Amino acid sequence: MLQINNNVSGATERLESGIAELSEFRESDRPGWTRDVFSESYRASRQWTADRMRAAGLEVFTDAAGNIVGRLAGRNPNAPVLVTGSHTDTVDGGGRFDGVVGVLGAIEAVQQLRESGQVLTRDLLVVDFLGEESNPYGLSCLGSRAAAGELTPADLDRTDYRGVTLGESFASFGLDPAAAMASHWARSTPLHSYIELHIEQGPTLEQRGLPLGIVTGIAGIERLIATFTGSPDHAGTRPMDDRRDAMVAAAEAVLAIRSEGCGAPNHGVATTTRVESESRSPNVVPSLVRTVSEVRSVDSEWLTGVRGRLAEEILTRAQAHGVDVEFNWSTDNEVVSASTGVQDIAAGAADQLGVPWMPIPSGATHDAVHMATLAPMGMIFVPSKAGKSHCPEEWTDTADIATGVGALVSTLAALDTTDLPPAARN
Ligand code: HGY
Ligand code: MN
Ligand code: MN
Repeated sequence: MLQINNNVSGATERLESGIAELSEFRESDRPGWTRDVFSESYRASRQWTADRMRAAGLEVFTDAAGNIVGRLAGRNPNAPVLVTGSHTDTVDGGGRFDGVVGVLGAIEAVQQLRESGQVLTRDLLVVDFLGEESNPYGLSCLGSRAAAGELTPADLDRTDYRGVTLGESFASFGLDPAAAMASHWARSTPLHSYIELHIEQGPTLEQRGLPLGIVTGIAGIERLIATFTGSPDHAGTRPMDDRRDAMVAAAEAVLAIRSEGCGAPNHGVATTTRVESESRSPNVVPSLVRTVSEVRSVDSEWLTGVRGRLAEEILTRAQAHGVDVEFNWSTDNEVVSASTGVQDIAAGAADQLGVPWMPIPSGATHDAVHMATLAPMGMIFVPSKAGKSHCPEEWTDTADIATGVGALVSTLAALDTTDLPPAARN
């Protein structure tokens, strides 16, 4: 077992300077840290990330889907490779640690492996995946989805609020959409395993006083765009019992979606994140309203039933107001279990380091969902202060990140010498 000193002196400085420097790349006119996919700040940050990988001794290339890949050569170039990484794009008004901890932590892990002087048997790939965050196209994990061969022509035809297709956005970023769609990694590089370091983005680890979480599974996500059509009327003269008010039907749908999430028997959440009315005047009864919602769970049986339950509830309430509803459902990702083999190896590494941990489900989705189709997948979580994430208050102490990096290094070293059964889904 490769022994790494987790109190590597340079780690704290490298991690803190990396987070600070990467945080400089953000949209100046947006709150918090906003570096959304295809934006200029994100484009500029990609060069910084590639340079950071090179400085750690990685051989860097960008694949056709815009994923930045750093390679650390192993002794046996023919052995299936190890992969670790995450993303550096953010949500609108996000924080500095979501995804970034996994990319900079992976680069730091390479630094520590090289400083230890020992060479892995397998090549190690460190990846900054393109566009992990959910976006106006309703499709998260663009780069890892492409790597898994799951980016489809229909995906590229999706349009955003401006009517721009995803394919056009790829092209505006200097990427050939057809080549991105064809960049399935399984065809070129046999993978041994994938392990991702990430902040928990919830309160559990901090509440339990634990420095590490080993992920058991990642929630599936169902997305809904619902369009409510009523009829416009003078807001001052139309009697209350004779209206077809689209906004009222949308409001009742928002509450129905919330109660669906609150009623999940095991694990489930449901959120409406946007309500848009076409009415521009304050004195017209709204006739056209669109809502954007998502429902998540690691309980695939409950999640499968969500569409039917919500469609019935929302339609019944809307019809009571004489309002029509159109449902546009999409599955962002299915529920995915982490590899038990990788979980056991990560747990063994943490135990070996004397670091306490707990098994934990992930309510957040990750590139690991798509990498799980290519190789046995695992994730290591580090605590989020007050469980806050996707906001400027997002914070993880450097000491916790360093502990996560130590566990990542030890897990990679153990994976390097372990044969694993192939991924459940290829
Ligand atoms: O939406 C998510 O769960 C992730 O942060 N993209
Ligand atoms: Mn993330
Ligand atoms: Mn996120």
